Amino acid sequence: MCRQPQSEALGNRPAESVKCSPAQCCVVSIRWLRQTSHGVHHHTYHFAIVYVVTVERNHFESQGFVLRKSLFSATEVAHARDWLSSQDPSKLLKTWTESEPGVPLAIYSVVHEVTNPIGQLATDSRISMIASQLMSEETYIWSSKVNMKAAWCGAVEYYHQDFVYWRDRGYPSDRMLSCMVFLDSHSLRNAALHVLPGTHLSGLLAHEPFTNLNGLSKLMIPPQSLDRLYETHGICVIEAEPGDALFFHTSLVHGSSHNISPHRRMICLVQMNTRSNQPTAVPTAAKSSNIRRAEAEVKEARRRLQYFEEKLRRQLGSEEVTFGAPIPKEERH
Ligand SMILES: O=C(O)CCC(=O)C(=O)O
Repeated sequence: MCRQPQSEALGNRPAESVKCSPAQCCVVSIRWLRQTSHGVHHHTYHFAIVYVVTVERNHFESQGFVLRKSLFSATEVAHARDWLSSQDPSKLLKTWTESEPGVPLAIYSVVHEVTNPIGQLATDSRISMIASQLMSEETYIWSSKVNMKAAWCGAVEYYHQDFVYWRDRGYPSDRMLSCMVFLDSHSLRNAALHVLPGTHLSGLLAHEPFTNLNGLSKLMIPPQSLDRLYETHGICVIEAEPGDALFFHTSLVHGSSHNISPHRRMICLVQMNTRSNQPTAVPTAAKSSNIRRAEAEVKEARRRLQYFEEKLRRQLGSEEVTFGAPIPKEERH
């Protein structure tokens, strides 16, 4: 579901749906015979070749994203999703910052390096085939994760361009993209991804630092800039079914809200770089970016600690109720 830029929506034009191209795919089967001392064995190997059609490439180039329906079958996705749902979250958690209130495992990170069903999905060649065709160049995965967006309390992702993080790690250009594989039904009701079409052509926009729920230093595009971007670009809510895959440019502005619905909204995000876009000054760039972020986190943690210690001290040292506004007169001496 897309909302047109405000200037175009003035004539009460209805919101348009995202147009999706039919999947372009063929399955190739190779059959061979192997003779051993036990006899002749037949082997068949099936693999899918996926093609990007012109309408998809044009949509990606002009809008910054394209939704490929049914890249994976419902069965393939169910296999990965059910495997993950059956795991002990504490075994997959790498640090407590990957959990959230009410959600023991909110992010399952670096999944392209594991051999379980989620890792197999993330590294499936159909993703890189499409990514490489969209970028007209070989791509490779350099990062990946599953965002759980749990039912009732999955957390917000403020609007940002992914490239704001990658640039700081030394990637010279934004010739990068992500593939979001939908593991659950995905719509407005369970905190769908929102994108501002065409913003990938805006260059790197100014972001503001903020501290997230877990005290991590993050970056967001401030509301005043979003107002302006919305006027020009409008907004699209991505609606998808399990097995669909959204390919989006690293400079596309995107975000999603808290999921307070009863429906989980799990996605697997595969982040890819083009082969020619090799990061420079690694690990210096990544290290200094880490230091900047960690310094901001420590500074904010100290500020909060100071505030809370003072709050505690005031209450311990007073006969009066000192916080928890409103303090009704019955609670005052
Ligand atoms: O899951 C989402 O809605 C957004 C994911 C995202 O932007 C991120 O993890 O960087």
